[in-house]
Amino acid sequence: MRTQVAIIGAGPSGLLLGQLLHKAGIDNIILERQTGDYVLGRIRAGILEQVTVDLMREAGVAERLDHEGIPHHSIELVFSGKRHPIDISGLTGGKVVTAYGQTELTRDLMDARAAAGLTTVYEAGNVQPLDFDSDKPRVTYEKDGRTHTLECDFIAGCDGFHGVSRASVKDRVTEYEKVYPFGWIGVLSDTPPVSPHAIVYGNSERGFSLCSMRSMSRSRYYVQVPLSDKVEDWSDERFWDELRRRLDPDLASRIVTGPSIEKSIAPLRSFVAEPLRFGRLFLAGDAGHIVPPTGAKGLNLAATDVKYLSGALIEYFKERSSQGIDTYSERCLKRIWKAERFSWWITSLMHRFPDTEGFGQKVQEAELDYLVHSKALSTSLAENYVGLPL
Ligand code: RFL
Ligand code: PHB
Repeated sequence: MRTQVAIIGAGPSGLLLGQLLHKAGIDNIILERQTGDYVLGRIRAGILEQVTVDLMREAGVAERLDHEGIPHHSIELVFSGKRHPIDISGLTGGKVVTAYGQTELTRDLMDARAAAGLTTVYEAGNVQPLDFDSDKPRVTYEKDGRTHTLECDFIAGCDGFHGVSRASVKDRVTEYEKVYPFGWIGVLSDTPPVSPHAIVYGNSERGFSLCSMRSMSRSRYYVQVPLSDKVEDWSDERFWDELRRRLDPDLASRIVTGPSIEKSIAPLRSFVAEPLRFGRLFLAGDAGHIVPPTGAKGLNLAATDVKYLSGALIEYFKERSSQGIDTYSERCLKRIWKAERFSWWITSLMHRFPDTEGFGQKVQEAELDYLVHSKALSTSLAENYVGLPL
């Protein structure tokens, strides 16, 4: 088999890249380790920046997003038992973020890919990117008991944090990493969101909490938990109790509870690999970087990588210019580090750190108070939350 761009991974990065390349007439094949249902079953991001929405439009797959996505003009911070709205739109000249689940975005991209008759090989085993330092790269994989070879011009490593792409250049990568001493347990439930107009971030002496949503009838909530906790430790009842105890009394009394339809624990990590290009192999999305979810940046950063990468590949095939691919890594990393900084900052501000003593705690309280009373710092939060300009 031969294609112009071999894409490893059918998460949002790989699917969006495939769609943008297809629209530009560039042929691509995606190799995915899991089944399509498995990919759709992973409940992750929920908040899209305008850049991501625009990219979905550019890819011609935003019809449902434009109908069902819910714009948010503000977020709320809860601390010391009180709510503090931050007028994200007012502070950014009218910008918004959009609530639309990663699952829905993935489904839209999968449907468009199927409708266009493009090839995605699901359950591809032992995928190996090879010869990407030459001008004849290839990817081998196993399927139905046979080894297959996919020849190509470029390989896009869109295979997430645990993928094979970054692993295959391990000795050429510098890794920057920070692991946080806690995780989040998340619950999805078919109940109306407690705050349909804002995403609520809470910092209480019991730890972080987050109230988000997927639609007017589907909510997504998280609470900070020790890394040693297991999902089995958290009955629905315990989760709802704990969430209420971390919010202000008014919000707590308005939470509509119901059975969880998904419940999972995710560790929090900051990670960047440098560079993101190795000859004819590129890393994009979580394959190259991870942010803790507090700033809602992971999927959005993946979308920006894909914007730069698709642009670079289109330029190469249409204009025979290598300018875009030569500057890909540098351009992405500039934006990635700004999002890393923001995600680290808001994570540090909103969580309880087990090893933080009196002084650190008092400084955190002072910063929260400063934030909600300072237009300068609120504006900084707002402009990062809606996404920095490309
Ligand atoms: P993915 O989604 O991990 O997809 C990678 C795909 O590659 C496949 N794969 C392989 N395929 C072939 N061969 C191999 N050897 C392979 N190894 C892996 C995998 O099966 C998978 O299908 O990476 P991608 O596409 O880069 O997308 C990144 C996003 O998924 C991620 O950044 C976001 O979910 C992060 N995130 C959030 N981002 C936001 O922008 N806004 C949010 O509100 C937000 N909330 C979140 C989040 C992530 C969370 N968790 C669980 C980490 C909330 C949470 C709780
Ligand atoms: C979500 O809706 O899952 C969500 C929202 C905001 C975040 C992280 C996750 O910061």
